Amino acid sequence: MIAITSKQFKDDYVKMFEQVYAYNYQEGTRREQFEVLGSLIKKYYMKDWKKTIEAYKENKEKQVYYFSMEFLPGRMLKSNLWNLGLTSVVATGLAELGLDLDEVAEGEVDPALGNGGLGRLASCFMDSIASNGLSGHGNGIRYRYGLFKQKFIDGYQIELPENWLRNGNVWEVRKENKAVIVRFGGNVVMEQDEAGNLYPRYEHTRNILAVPYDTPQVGFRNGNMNNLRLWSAEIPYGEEYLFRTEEERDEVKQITEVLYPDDSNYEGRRLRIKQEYFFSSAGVQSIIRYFKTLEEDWSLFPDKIAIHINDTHPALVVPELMRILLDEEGLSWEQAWEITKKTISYTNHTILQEAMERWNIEMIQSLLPRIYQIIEEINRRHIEKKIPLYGEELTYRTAILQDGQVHMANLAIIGSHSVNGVARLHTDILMEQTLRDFYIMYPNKFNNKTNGITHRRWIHIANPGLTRLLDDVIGEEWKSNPDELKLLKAFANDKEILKRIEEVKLANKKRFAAYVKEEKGIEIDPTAIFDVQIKRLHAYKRQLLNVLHILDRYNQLKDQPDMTMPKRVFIFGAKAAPSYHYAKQIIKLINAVAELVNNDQEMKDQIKVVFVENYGVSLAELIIPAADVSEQISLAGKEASGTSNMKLMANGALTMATMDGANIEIHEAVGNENMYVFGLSNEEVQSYYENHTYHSRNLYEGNPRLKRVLNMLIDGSIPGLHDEGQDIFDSLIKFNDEYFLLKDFDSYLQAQRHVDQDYLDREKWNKMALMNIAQSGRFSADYTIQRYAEEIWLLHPRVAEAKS
Ligand code: 26V
Repeated sequence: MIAITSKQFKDDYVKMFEQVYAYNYQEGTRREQFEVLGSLIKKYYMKDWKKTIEAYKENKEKQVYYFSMEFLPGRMLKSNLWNLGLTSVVATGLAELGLDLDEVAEGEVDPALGNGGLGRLASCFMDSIASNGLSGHGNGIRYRYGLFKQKFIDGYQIELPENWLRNGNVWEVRKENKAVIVRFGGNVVMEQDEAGNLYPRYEHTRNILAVPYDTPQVGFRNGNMNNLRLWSAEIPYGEEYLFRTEEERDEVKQITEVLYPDDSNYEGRRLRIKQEYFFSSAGVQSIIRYFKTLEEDWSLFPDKIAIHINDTHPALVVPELMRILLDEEGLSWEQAWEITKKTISYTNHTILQEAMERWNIEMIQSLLPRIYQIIEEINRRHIEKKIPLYGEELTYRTAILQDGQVHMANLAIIGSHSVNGVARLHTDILMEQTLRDFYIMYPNKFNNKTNGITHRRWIHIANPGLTRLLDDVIGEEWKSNPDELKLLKAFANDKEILKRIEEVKLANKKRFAAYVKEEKGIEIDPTAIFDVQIKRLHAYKRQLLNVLHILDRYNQLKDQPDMTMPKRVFIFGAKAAPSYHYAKQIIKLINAVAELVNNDQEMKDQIKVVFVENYGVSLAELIIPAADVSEQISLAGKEASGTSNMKLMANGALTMATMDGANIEIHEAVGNENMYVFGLSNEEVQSYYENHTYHSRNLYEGNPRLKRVLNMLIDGSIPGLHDEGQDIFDSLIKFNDEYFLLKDFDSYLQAQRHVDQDYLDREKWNKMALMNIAQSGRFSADYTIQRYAEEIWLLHPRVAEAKS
């Protein structure tokens, strides 16, 4: 633990600033003030980091490596201070120097190295792994450019490059001494050694240097410091002469240049597969190097190492681990395969077919000839072994190589000992439908691990008002054991506490309203219902259903101006993949509807629509504490889990939900009386699919209120729309409404009416908010990670539980 007084902190800070900039901290920009603060904190924790690394080497503890193409850590200053227990010393010290911690913290860039839920989950998990005292490390890519910066021009999404490293990154440490070579291309020739054994020799490969940049992951007040290792591609030292043309040099740079801004379709395939192999290979190589320092028998590899793959993006770890064990370490196929399977586990994050990775065989073959040979052999043995047991038809459906493609999910499942879904319904769908054949083959591999979130970031840091209230009312133990939030339930009828919950919410809403005023020039009333939908823009998430409700509400208010209902502010935050035309059209529609309702005098501020630009972790921290209603309205069966639903409930927002993903478990936790459930169930959706009985046009014709709303898309009622209105209308009527919005429209409106009624009863509402906060403990990523550790990784805490 770091013991430091605020006097010493102040002296260190002032001195360090002058050493770095040769001028006084007061003259520094906010970014410079942050940078020096970050460097100083890093200096304080370096000793602990070194100690942790030495301890796990010395004790030869088992380590887990979490391979993920995406990480979305958010700004790290406050979470590091919080976990190190330095928040108040630093805040006080800075205040005495005339600086404000919140303002200085804004000087940090928010690294957007991910698309959405999958990347943020990886970062919540890193925090929980460290805080649970486990030895576990992240392995990913240090993208030069993160996810694009979003701007709206004329209501359309414009993408700008996110040059997040422009001014360096204080937290990372470049470790040249840990660099490895990753090979691409060339060919494989089989040669004989003296004993007459065949072994493969790689020829004419293109060698790329993978340089790791390490960032410590600080555990919550337990002195545990894990590592997030992100790899950068470079030309190997001394081999510059091999990369003579600009194009050749560019090809190297490109490998870690950009994050693919797409979570549903894939493109730029060749480069993407290069990225995937690059960080998978580099990660496995560095694990092998570490394992060898232990001087243990190879058979003990799975006792010392667990490798977890976050979706199929790192699935090439399967053939890569095999390659090293076979070709470099000389193990037999059987030994290597046993080790590989025992070491690797896999999480599936989507059942959307378009997001399932499949790569053309020729591409893998030319880019990774040896890896391809190994995949072929894994596939051959799999088929050979399973046909006698399951017959040809089923077995061939599980093949890795099918229709000229490599099926990455199949590779991940066959090459691992555990396959998990991310919420109960999702896991059930995997077992019963999507991965049914595999479930028949390997029933014991399948398990559920419902996602979780770290309350440290999503309450302690994002919502200090609520944190103070909780500390006062239920003590501080909930910080290391979020289940203790349940203690709050005893106060469900305590008028004074309910009032305080309302006050905290109001203060957060004011904070957000000030941001909206500043950024968008829109005035919003903090006493209105703040109705929030924040997530990637995708048709299945149904932001459009939300819009249909807004348009209907607009119509109702036009018809009956004296109608009494509480004011509502509809808040959206979402990025659309640049190539996802339909999603971008929805963005334009939301912005156009915002123009319409925000500027209609007759609305008398009854409805406002705010679409924040450039939604990401930092904005989530501002919006979530201010939310009253959490929109989780995906078509049942489509959202694997969702995690913003958990963050919002933990901050006292009430969930408006379909029975999808983790919403089902939220419902189980809070009951009908504390959330709003509507819409088709997964079974009902399935039966429409099976019987082909969904006809959106009939719904349109048969429901005047719905018809009126839909017609607004095409009759010029919404100014500024061009083709978007017609295209969206067509998607719903001509193309039969793939995600059944029209079917769920009525029950959605009805549930929304209940929200209006309940909100007027302040005490009832606050009580519901309290119940949501109280029940959110079960969604702590700390518990999720404990289950991963106990049931999949077989890993035990190396340090005692966190002390608060
Ligand atoms: C796929 C692809 C395909 C290639 C281009 C880049 C890319 C990036 C991501 C993906 C997979 C997306 C899967 C995903 O993000 N799933 C989300 O995972 C969350 C965490 O488990 C879960 O809460 C969400 O419901 C789920 O949609």
